[in-house]
Order: sequence, then C-alpha cells, then structure tokens
Amino acid sequence: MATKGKFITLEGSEGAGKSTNLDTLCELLRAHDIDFYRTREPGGTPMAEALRTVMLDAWDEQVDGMTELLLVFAARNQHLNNEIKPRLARGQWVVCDRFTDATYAYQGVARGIPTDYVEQLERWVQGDLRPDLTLYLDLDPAIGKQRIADRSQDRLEQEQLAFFQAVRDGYLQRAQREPRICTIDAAQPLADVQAALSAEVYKFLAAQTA
Ligand code: Z5A
Repeated sequence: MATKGKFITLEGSEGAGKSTNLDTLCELLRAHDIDFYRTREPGGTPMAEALRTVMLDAWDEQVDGMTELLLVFAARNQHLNNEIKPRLARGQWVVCDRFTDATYAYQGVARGIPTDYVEQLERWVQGDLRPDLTLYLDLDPAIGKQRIADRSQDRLEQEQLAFFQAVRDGYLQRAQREPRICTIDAAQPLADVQAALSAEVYKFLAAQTA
C-alpha cells in the first residue's frame, strides 16, 4: 500500500444514511487489511468536540453564519493538526464523517456566506490538503427529514426544508466541480446504496495499486 495514508470523506444531508454507510465503508477497508482511523467533523479531538457542541447547541440568540464558519474551521484546524495530518503522514488512512465540502454546502450555499470566504479559510487552514475520495450520499431533503422525524434534533437539524434544499444544491455544485466527489443516489434501498458505495471504493482501491 501507499506510504502516505489516504483521506476518505463521507458527506450527505440529514437522513441520507451517513452513519449506516460509514459502517459499510469501514468494513470494506478492514476486509482489505487497511489500517485506518475513523473520525468526524466538526469534532475529532476533545477541544474540537467542545466546539462542535457550541456550534450545534440551541442558543437564545441569533447565530450568525460567519460565526458557524469560524467555529467549524477552528475545530478543523485542531483536528487536522492533532489527528489527521500526523496519521496521514505515517501512512495510516483517515475516514472522516463530513469535512470541508459540508462547509461549502451548509455555511456557503445554505447560510449564504460568500464562497470566497470559505476558500480563503480552506487555503489558510488546510494548505493543499484535500480528501482523496469523497462519497456523497444524495437525497431529496423531504425524504431525509421523514427518515429522522423520530429523533431529537439539534439547532441545524431544526432548520426549514428550504435550508436543506440549499444544502443539497451546494453539494451538487461541489460534485460538479470536484472529480474526487462520487455522488451516490441515497434514495435507493439501503442494499443498493451500499452496493453503489462499495463499487466506488473498489474502484478507488484498484487505482491505488495500479
Ligand atoms: N456541519 C456544518 O454545518 N458545517 C461543516 O463544515 C460540518 C458540519 C463539517 C453535524 O453533522 C452537523 O454539522 C450537520 C452539518 C453540520 N448538521 N445537520 N443537519 P452530523 O454528520 O453529525 O449529523 P447528521 O447529518 O445528523 O448525521 P447522521 O446522523 O450520521 O446522518 P444520517 O444521514 O441521518 O444517518 P443515519 O442515521 O445512518 O440514517 C438516518 C435514518 O435513515 C436511519 O434510521 C437509517 O436506518 C435510515 N436509512 C439509511 N439509509 C436508508 C435507505 N437507503 N433507505 C431507507 N432508510 C435509510
């Protein structure tokens, strides 16, 4: 396998089945004897997890989109320096539940923060580090909302349908621009979603050994 670890991210709007399909992805990597580390954003270190709580909690005041943007990049900086970069450097793979494509979709398109601001912070915090592969689970947000209707919802999950439609538009725009993003139809039955995800991962693994 490669000497530098690979960085794989999973994205999708709420109810798309990220948690379920992350398990599938991890099983596939395990079956290929790949040493990997599973983590998530915002979060992934004690301090970044604390920032996640601040970001997702309900507050008795308006939360500005720029505040969200700065919180996610503060958490990301901590996560990158303390966990992600050292692991990749020593050859371990990293599987991350959401990363900067989420920032473009949620804070950029859905909150209306200029893309240029997201790009500047991305350059500043990440340098040239980008995921090697991103699996995006695409789903009509109306279906996603139904799937998670019976669970308690954080501040972002309480947003209206129009917000999640904008999130989806944001992800689809990213997928058009970035060849590393594989879009998977998450409205299919779970077994079909898992098969589609597995096919993309096999293609990626084959390319590493070619
Ligand atoms: N956020 C941000 O704003 N900016 C950023 O830069 C970053 C994040 C990095 C936390 O994310 C929030 O942070 C998120 C974006 C924001 N807020 N929102 N909204 P998170 O990833 O922790 O939150 P989540 O979206 O709620 O994740 P989740 O729970 O892992 O995702 P899920 O897609 O809902 O997954 P699930 O639990 O696997 O699936 C939901 C249900 O659907 C469950 O009952 C499954 O059994 C069912 N399911 C799954 N697949 C299927 C299929 N194919 N058919 C039928 N039913 C299915």
